[in-house]
Amino acid sequence: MNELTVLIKEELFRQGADLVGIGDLTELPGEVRGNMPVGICVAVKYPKEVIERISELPTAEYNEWYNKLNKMLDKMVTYGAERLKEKGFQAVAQTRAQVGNGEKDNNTPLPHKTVATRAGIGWIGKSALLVTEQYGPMIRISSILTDAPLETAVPFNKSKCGACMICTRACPAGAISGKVWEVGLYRDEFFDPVKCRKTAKERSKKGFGGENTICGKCIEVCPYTKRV
Ligand code: B12
Ligand code: SF4
Ligand code: SF4
Repeated sequence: MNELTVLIKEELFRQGADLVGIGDLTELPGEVRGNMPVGICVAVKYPKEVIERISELPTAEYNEWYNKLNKMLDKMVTYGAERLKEKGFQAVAQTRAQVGNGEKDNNTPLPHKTVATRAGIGWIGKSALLVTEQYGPMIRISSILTDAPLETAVPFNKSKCGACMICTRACPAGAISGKVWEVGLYRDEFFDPVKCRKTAKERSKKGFGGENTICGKCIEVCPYTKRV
């Protein structure tokens, strides 16, 4: 690994990242990646017990961690991008302010999950979530786009869900079709974001009086979460 790759990874772990991966983005159209060739994905995990306690409904505690991890990620990617800029490279932190939350059409120009599979962090599960070997889908993620000459990982192009259908059966919205993801399969061909958004909103209200779209049942039931 070259010196800059080691340095940036170390800096991000020091900022609290639980996983860091670097991916080659050049197979994607230049306009979605700001013409940057490289994407860095960072992940932070939820405490296991917080996820165990959302098996009935999402909790206020889960919502607090959701906000806490979001803030942590925004800070982390901003910091990482600043370090790269100091070294003379271009870097864009994909903070929530920068990319939005897909409120209008459930889409952002370059989703963090796309950067994550390119960075070898994990695959897209039947749930449409990013699933990792280390923490399952029990993580929140963010990303940095850059032109720095960093060493990139082997991407995930296929799912490791196999015959498992647990999230398909557990989703209270019926949003998960059960079709297996591979690179190139568009989200809406196996997952219904409209059904998920509607049900997650209802469950937030019921669980802790929230107005947001928090549910997470698909995180809680995944065997890759359970085995952590
Ligand atoms: C809009 C949005 C939603 C929408 C739509 C969900 C969706 N899956 O798209 C709604 C409101 C329904 C939603 C719900 C939830 N969300 Co949400 N959401 C987002 C947001 C803001 C944008 C996602 C987006 O642009 N989607 C567009 C579609 C096309 O892309 P995608 O679903 O992200 O994934 C596709 C691509 O990545 C593609 N892909 C992967 N690799 C490659 C490689 C190549 C070359 C190509 C071309 C494509 C490609 O394959 C995927 C499937 O098609 C992201 C944050 C972000 N900025 O990325 C969070 C995010 C996806 N949400 C997250 C979470 C956790 C949730 C909820 C559990 C809510 C909660 N916290 O309780 C549910 C779970 C829903 C589910 N099962 O997916 C996490 C997921 C973490 C993880 N482990 O994957 C994210 C990443 C937020 C974060 N910062 O961590 N969400
Ligand atoms: S967040 Fe809830 S409603 Fe949405 S896909 Fe997961 S289990 Fe289904
Ligand atoms: S519950 Fe099973 S099918 Fe769903 S994402 Fe996890 S491993 Fe894949």
